Amino acid sequence: MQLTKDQLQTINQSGLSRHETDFNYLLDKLLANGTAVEDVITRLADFQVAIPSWALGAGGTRFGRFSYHGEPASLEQKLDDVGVLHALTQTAGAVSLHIPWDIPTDYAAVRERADSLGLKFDAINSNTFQDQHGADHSYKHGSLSAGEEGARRQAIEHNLEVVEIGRRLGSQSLTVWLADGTNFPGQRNFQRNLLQTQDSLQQIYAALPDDWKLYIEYKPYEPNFYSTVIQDWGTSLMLANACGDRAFTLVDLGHHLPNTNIEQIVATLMLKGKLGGFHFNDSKYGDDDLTVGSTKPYALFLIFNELVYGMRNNPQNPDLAWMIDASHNVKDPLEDLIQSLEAIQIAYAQALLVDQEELARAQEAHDVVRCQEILQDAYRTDVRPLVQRARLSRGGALNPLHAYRKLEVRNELIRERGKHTVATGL
Ligand SMILES: [Mn+2]
Repeated sequence: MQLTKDQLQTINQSGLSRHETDFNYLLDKLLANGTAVEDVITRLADFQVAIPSWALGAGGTRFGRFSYHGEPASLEQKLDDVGVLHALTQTAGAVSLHIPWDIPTDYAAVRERADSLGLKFDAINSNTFQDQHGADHSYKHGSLSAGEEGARRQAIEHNLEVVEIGRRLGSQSLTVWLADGTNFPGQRNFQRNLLQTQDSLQQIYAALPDDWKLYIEYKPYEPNFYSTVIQDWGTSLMLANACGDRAFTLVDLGHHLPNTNIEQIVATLMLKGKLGGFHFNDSKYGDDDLTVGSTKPYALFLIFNELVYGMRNNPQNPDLAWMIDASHNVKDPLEDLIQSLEAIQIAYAQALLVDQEELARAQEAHDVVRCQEILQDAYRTDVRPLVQRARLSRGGALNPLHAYRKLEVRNELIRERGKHTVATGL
């Protein structure tokens, strides 16, 4: 199923006059504050977030999975779903694949399809957290950190295969998330695990094409509960430094213990030029994989505030790879992703409204109250008309969720695919 700009324009009609009123009201206010409104809208319109191929079907927990009808069953159908999201929101212009779930059979056809939908292939993801059918070695006791040379070699070679697949699709970065760790004290040797992991990552890094980047993701716990080899940003940064200039830390919002100051991590990594990628989601406890901005929208804003500061002040940090990494257990996955994309755009817009110079002056004067006022004034601004304006400028939907329901996209997908399809990797 593909949505056309004409279809969206027709649906947009009924909301345009309301939008104009809202936009002009906000414009008046922002211009009075000296905000460069056109620049904010351009930045919002240019901001593109990758959708991972595994987020297009219903997620699940270790207790069960409740299927959502009309899910994509092939790589091509996954691309089509991202195409729908991109047509509606104009901010999902990339897809992030996962190997072995998404190995193309016809590379040229897959590239062509993505191209026709306006999608790029962003970071590609390897998988050494589960055993594949017929594999020679098991990852039960580790992959890149494994003590058994066979398992470790197999994990390294898998990552190299993933790079080759990504290269053929036009991707330019590899994301490694390791499930390696232990469930019990004494189970394995911490130092040996870390050294083996470092050596494996260095081997993968050495084999990357010159224009590729390596993103090293971290996570404090789960699936292992006593220790995780790459447990935090410091360990990831240390490993990235051990690899080289094109290796970076990847921050996944859900991969922190409750109350971790993620915005400070972002600031530190960008200062060091080592923040490479970013996975959006929200959580209450840990890696809950909830809709972005659904639980802690102010924290998301504060993180974006540091991202915006870093993008303006840290030329040493490369452009970031943005991705949503969420699971949809009780919502239509596409509706959930539309909500996440909207939340990301809103937080970004709010952060763009922060008067950084005034904030710096208030900080210098130790005017703590004013510092808070500056941040919260931006956060409490209803920026939705700006986000809408950015979408309209690219031919997207004024209100993506409304258009999605009005066009009965899910029913159409069920008609096309049937009720009981299941996406690979889900
Ligand atoms: Mn992630």
